[in-house]
Amino acid sequence: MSETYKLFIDGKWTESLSGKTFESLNPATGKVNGTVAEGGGEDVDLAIKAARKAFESGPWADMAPSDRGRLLNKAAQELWRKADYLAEVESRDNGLPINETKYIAIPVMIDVLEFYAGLANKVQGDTLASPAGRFNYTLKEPLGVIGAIVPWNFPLMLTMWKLAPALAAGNTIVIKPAEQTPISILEMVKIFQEAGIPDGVINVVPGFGKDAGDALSSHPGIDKIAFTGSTSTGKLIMQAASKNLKPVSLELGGKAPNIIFDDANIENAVNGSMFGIYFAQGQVCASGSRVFVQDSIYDDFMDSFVRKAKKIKVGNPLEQTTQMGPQVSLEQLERIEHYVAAGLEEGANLVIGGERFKTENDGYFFTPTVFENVTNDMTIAQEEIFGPVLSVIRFRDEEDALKKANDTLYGLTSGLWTENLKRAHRMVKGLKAGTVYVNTFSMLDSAAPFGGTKQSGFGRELGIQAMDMYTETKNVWVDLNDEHF
Ligand code: TXE
Repeated sequence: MSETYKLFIDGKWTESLSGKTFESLNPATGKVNGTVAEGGGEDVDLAIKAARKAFESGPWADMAPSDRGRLLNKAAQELWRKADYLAEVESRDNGLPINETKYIAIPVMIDVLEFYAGLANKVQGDTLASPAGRFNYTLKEPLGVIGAIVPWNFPLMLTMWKLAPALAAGNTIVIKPAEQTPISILEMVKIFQEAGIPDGVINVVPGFGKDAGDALSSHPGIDKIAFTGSTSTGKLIMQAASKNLKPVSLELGGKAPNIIFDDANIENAVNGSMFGIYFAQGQVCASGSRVFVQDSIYDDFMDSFVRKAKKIKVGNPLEQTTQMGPQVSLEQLERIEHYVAAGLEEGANLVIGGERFKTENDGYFFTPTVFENVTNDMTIAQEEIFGPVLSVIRFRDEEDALKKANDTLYGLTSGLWTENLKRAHRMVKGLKAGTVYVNTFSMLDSAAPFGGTKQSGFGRELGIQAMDMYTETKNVWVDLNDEHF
């Protein structure tokens, strides 16, 4: 039975002012998962006003940083208690296999909250060198009201990457979930409310990008917008925020190179590359969607990779043995098909997959897919597919690998496999990306800053660095002399 969800504004569950609702579908079945109030510009406006009030005059504003951290830790404990439930809600909402929500997405998300809860009372400015009679220092202050627009691939985790540092620094927030996956985020804020986070500190306005999303990013009442999503939408958000000159942080698409040298441990490289492309059905901005294989080991690598990829179990995301669930929506499924057609048309060789995976119900499943004989000028080598479609490209030597790997608009993550330490470090230096994985792929840690270069965006989420994105530096000059000038 599907449930009904409302907007969450100022600690209250409310209908949208327009009275409109939309259906959120379960991608494994195509059936309605929940009916959700559809927020528009007026609702966003109310949410921003509530967040402003909570920032300036609510208990949040005067709370000691340690108490803020304690409250966030309390919320984290509640989230741990309900972790299995949240994992299931998330899997129903966006189709991630239960093993990936239960053992990766949800634990990582709560760890992030605990990491920033611990930083709440460690925000500190500097005492600066000053001449006698002067005292000069800096304060790190919260920005105010944060707008957060999040995507559907890891709704809870990517929301927490913004919510946790924003709140730890003393800000308040308005979250716009993706229209495909609002439910898990609404379930999560219930838990924050139960833990005692004051009204108005967290507000959630589900809705569509061109309405609620645009209203949030172009609103003069926010102090920053934090976005994860596509590069094209990132550009629109930056334009919208520029109307009021609001700062933005953008975590956008990727087309990560994953380079296998001939001295690599091939078995590890195969396993890591499989995880790199098929984790979360390939719906990962960090996904290693371009695998570069050195000529001399090409056949060995491909034999092993294809043999293993054929065995991947696609199916019901709620079953423990499932390794790949459905794509998030019919739109995404069709998008992947469009890219497969482009690959074939442009002359790449389809080794396995390339078609929908049939189940007894109408879910949006796709088969694990591998293309070889891919060249860098092909669409499938350049554009983010965001599905389980791997492009394999051959290379000769280090120089060739680096040139091909960096020949992309994106620069989020990258990976390489070699037993040669010097080569590894030469490559690390040469790769243009925010993250380089050496002999591993798609790793995450709350302490490790994550973000892109080039058209993968800017700003770093996670790590101590992220606190800088949610604080402003104020410089204070004090004259200690009795006589002035
Ligand atoms: O993304 P959008 P879509 C990439 C991936 C995928 C493609 C399209 O390649 O195939 O994007 O997915 C909100 N103003 N990524 O169309 O549009 C939208 O409501 C303000 C990579 O779903 O970027 C949602 O909340 N907001 C990625 C969020 O933006 C707007 C994750 C993301 O949607 C808006 C997701 C507007 N004008 C997709 N238009 C990653 N980096 O992980 C939309 N939105």
